[in-house]
Amino acid sequence: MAQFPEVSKQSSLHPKPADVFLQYATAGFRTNAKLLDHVMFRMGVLATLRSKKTNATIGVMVTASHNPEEDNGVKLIDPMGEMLSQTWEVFATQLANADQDDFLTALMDVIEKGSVDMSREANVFVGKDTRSSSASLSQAVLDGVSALGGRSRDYGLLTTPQLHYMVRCHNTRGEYGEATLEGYYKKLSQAFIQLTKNASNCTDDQKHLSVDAANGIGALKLREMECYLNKELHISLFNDGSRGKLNHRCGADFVKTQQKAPTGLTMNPGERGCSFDGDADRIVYYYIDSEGQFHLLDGDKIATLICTFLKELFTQVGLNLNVAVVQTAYANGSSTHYLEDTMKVMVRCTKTGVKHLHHAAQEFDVGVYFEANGHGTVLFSEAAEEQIRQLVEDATADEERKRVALLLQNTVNVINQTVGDAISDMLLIEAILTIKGMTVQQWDAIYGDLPNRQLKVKVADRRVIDTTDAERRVVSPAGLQESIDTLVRNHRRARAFVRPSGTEDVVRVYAEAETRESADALAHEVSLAVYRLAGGVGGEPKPLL
Ligand code: G16
Repeated sequence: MAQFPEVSKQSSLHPKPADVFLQYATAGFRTNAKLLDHVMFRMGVLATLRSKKTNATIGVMVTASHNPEEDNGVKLIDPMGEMLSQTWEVFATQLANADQDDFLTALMDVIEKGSVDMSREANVFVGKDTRSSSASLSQAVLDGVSALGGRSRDYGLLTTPQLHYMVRCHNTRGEYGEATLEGYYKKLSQAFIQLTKNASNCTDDQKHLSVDAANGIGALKLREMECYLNKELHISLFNDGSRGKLNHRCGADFVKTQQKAPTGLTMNPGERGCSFDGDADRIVYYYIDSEGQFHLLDGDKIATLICTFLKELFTQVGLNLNVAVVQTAYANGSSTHYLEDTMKVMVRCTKTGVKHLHHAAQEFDVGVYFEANGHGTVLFSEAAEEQIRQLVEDATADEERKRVALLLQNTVNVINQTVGDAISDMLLIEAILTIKGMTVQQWDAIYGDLPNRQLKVKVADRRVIDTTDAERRVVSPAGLQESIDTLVRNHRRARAFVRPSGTEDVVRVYAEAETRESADALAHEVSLAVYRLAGGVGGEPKPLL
């Protein structure tokens, strides 16, 4: 087609292999890096269209986050730093899968369906993680942007949430912060220092935290940030990428799913540790007790801590704000009960994927959203932020009110409201523990988790599994939900569900029950049901030892 000669030329340098079908899923496209060159080029093109459509800068992040090193992936970031609109996810899948000869036709179709004004300018920010494939794949994105005449800024190595932050800062003309790494480090660290400066009796021991950076980008960025923290937090960094393999036996996903400490980390009993994932958008905490037992504090525990802290501050200054917690089906039943019954907080459940939680959280004055895997943040409505601002500026307020108002304002500032951010979440959690003078054990004791287990089952085509009710029930294949219901009835305080993963080629199984043995047995039984009724491959799942 005559309209886009440069796209045509460049596209032929990033050809689509035959027989590859990929879906824009939970977190964009994810698969083996060798299959992604054409997808990256095409997402550069799509980001340029999206920028023209929204008249704003769009982000493109090259990462496969928690997946193994040989995978890679890409996700687009909308103007306010949020995930790509779901209408455009459909366009992404359409462009990524168009046959090589049909690519320009698909492009024209997206321009028409998306009502894109092609006379507008376009601007795209690009970031990448530390995978060896990320350099050439992010170049393919840049090629896609320039082929359609867009301008781009290549930020190089960034954590995913840092790129989300840059996009929002740029599109709000600096109102949210400065769109540079230095701006990000300064905003977060100054808020952290302000939050913790008046905490009484904070010893060096309490300021110490061990961080497992999953051998990923989080290690580089945490090192860069340390000098801004004025020694107010003493970080021992493990799995910094100098030796180990990305996400291999370490990182937030490993720790959460295996329920054990990452390799390569040494910690004394009682000390706090935390793990980031491969692109530093998730965080989980843990400690080992004096008997050597590992205790995990996951996204549910983090949400509860943050929610408790905020509600206390709101009560102290008399702010009447509508606070809610957003979770997914993976949330431990104990956390939901504690939030609803003891804290009297509204809890919403959405499908897996930060994009779903984020949208649900936007409906409240203050929406605390966390997936159990440690992916989450807090959103404040404009009205809530305005009320906090007014409190800070209230000249008639007494000292105590002023102090709490400032705590609230710095809490807002330490949070990256664009998306879950391991660095920002870590600073918030550390600040809360310091302010409340709370140990990790005291935090853990707020409520007790029900024993739970997550497993993966390989099937020929995971799309045969269809779910409903925020992924808590299966609609197809026929008979699977009935089997799960029967199995669950055989265990006390039990719950189980299955869903196709959007980032790996597996079906995920979750089970919780009153005892460890029961949770493990139920997870295995449900895995067998999936294997038998949903086309399992590679041998029946074995019982857990
Ligand atoms: C991504 C998403 C998360 C999701 C996770 C697992 O995390 O951003 O919201 O929980 O994948 O998704 P699934 O179970 O569909 O594979 P990350 O950290 O890998 O980007």
